[in-house]
Amino acid sequence: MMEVNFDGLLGPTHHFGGLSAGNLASLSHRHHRSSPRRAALEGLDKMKLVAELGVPQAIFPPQRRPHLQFLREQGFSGEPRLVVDAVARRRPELLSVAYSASSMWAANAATVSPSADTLDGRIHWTPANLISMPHRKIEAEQTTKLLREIFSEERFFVVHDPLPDQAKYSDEGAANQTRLCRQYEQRGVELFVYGRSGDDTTVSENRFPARQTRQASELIAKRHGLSPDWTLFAQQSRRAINAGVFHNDVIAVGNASVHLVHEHAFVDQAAVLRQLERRFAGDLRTLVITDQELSLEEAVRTYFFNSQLLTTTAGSMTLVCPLECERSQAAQQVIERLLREDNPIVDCKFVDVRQSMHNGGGPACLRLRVVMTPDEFAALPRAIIWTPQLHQRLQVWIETHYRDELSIADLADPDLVDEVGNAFDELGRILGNKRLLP
Ligand code: SUG
Repeated sequence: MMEVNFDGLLGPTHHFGGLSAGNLASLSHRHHRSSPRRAALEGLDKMKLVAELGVPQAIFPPQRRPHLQFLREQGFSGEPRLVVDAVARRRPELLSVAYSASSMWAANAATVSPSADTLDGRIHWTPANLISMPHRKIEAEQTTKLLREIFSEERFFVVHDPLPDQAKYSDEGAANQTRLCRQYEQRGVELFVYGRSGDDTTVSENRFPARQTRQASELIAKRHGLSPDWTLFAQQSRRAINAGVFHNDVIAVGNASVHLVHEHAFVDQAAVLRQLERRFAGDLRTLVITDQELSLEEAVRTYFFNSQLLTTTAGSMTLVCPLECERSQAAQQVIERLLREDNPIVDCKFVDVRQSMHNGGGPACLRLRVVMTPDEFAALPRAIIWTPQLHQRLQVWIETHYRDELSIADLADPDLVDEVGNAFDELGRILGNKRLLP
């Protein structure tokens, strides 16, 4: 069994829309100039690093943008260039939503349960409905089609519909789910973390919204056929959400039997950790980072917990941290302590994914991972598996088709419609399958 990382390839319209309330990086970079080319190359380099560490790596292609159906639903009609031109004159704020490259954050694409955990022994996927933000909600339909194309082998995979489009079932995918297990092949505990109850309709004085509902997490666990004995639900602490922790993967990361977590991640944290540990009868390594070591603010600024925790050789793990951690004394000290102490983490690598980071997406946001058997892995289309050859072709493609700079005003340029259209057509040819770009 192996853990496969599926990374979202960053799309050619990556920009800083300032679209995400509660996501401090997105808000503070609102309307800054972006570099789609640099963004995509950074993402590609991260995939290379992970693949070279020996962890299987695959890609999710970006979604076609602009999302014309979204603009048409707002009352605009005609040819794509005309639609964009009219929107730019009458409702320019819609362009940022329609052009968002947010599908790059694959950790929000779906929640996934590996076959060792599910009743029918298949891998279950629920695409996230992402209804809390308009620019993310438009991802769900294309994501569902993409997952059904990639995971089409019904012997191994089940791709469910997204949860109902209702506030009660607000779902943000695997960013709010942590799977812990002794060995990958053994049944694991799936920890689902939610921000609020879907029945809670009070307009609170809270600084930021809670995105995931408890009902969404519970319904997913049920659909996936998870055993209640191996499923746990925990609520994010309000303190964390108000410090900018809009998903649980901004404050905790787990892999196999290691759970790295900030002390203020959950409501009633001691009880949550106790329940987890009870299921492992002493085999779980819970590594709690105190606020004194790394304050919530510094955790959000550096995205330390959004590191990827990867099993690189039997029993040993490597942390793949954002570059911002290397430049933070507090994060550095935490890393040094973890490497020094007796636990499976033996190495740390830093990656520069700053273009994504400036929108609130670190290394772990860019990937959706799932434990797979060799047979399940063999059932994936080869076109999406990272290889040095694919890397090379994608690099040339990015260098040819992506702008070095993109400003908010550039989204009004009708030429951008054709430019990104050509880029997507070419990507379809590289992957050899148009259905991978639904
Ligand atoms: O949903 N940012 C994303 C970042 C998602 C990070 N994912 C995880 N933590 N797993 C979000 O807030 C900003 C887009 C903009 O402002 O242009 C954005 O959507």
